[in-house]
Amino acid sequence: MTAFALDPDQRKWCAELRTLAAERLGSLAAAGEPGRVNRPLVAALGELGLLERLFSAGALDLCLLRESLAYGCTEAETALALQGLGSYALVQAGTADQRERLLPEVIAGRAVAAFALSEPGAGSDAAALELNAAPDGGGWRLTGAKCWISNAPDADFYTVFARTTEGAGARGITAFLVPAGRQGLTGSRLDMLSPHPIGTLDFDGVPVGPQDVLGEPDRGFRVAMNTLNLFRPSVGAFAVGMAQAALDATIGHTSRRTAFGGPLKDLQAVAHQVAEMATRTEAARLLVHAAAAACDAGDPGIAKRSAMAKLFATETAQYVVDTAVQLHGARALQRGHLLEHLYREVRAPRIYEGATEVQRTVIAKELYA
Ligand code: COS
Repeated sequence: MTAFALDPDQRKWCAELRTLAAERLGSLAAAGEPGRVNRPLVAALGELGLLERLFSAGALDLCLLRESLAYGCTEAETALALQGLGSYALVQAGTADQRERLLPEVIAGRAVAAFALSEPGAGSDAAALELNAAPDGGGWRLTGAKCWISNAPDADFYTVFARTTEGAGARGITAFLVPAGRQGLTGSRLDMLSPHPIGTLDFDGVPVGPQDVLGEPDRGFRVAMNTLNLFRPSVGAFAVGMAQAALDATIGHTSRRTAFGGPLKDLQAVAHQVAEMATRTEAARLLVHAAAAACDAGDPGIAKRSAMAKLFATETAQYVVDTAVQLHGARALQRGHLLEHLYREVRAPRIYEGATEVQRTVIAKELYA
């Protein structure tokens, strides 16, 4: 990639992914049960080598993957992203044994992963989490709850962040690898605006040992933050993919639809809005690609750049999808219309993996450091 454009191989790969998403993955997504992990879809992502790519590729490839899949099939995009989010702590901080046992299964799409950080009382303020890890013999017992955990309660294992040292804030949190079948762990589904596999987890004295720790005790907050640093630009990429799909649908609609004696595009009030949508989408894409490329190059200031990309792209996508709905009129609100789907899908990314307000805090902190 140069500073401003993808190279021909990258463009070709993106086009292939868009087709794959719209065709093969789209039909698997349509056959899934709303709100449940779609295992055939996850398995197909494995068979196609896309999950492997998720781990072997850098941040820019991850963004291209997410942007292109989102353009054709948001469910496939999300299933892929959640495998990454749920297992990146393992990639980053796992022991050779933990990795050898689980990563091949995740990459094949046979084991479903989940990232369990948020709690009923700790969302944006992640360092305030209270899931209690009480010492027990050589290990700990986990007691408390997690909430809004994607892939719960269907996942096969969870990356769970728990408090091992009271009163130590971010420095008293440990990351644990907890298999779904562990005694005392239960969960339930949450019914959200978009049909997303998400739920709560309840821990009733769940036993964990040193072999379940990811990284070091009390050092788990950094594991969570590093995961989010990598994934935040790619949430922006997901948003850019949705914005581009909404934009292309709008260009098509306003070219065909006539009103007041001609196609909508001949009305300056319409054409200028489409021009604005396109400009903001392109700006968001460039910010995402630049943040991801900086991440790959190991440049300084990654937290700030990741935050900027996520913030700008998710807010832009909301604007673009909303404007696309307005320019399509009532048909866009009919259940089953692409824009009705995107309108529901585009809202959550402004909240998860750090709400817009958290991204501004991250950016400001670095500016004044
Ligand atoms: N990357 C790497 N390290 C980071 C980091 C980042 N983005 N943000 C914080 N840290 C580190 C700090 O360097 C500090 O390390 P030391 O203890 O070694 O000094 C530690 O983490 C605590 O940092 P800080 O005091 O700044 O933490 P705060 O409690 O003020 O929280 C925010 C910082 C708000 C940025 C954090 O809580 C956050 O990201 N919240 C949103 C959580 C989120 O995204 N939830 C969604 C879950 S996934 S759907």
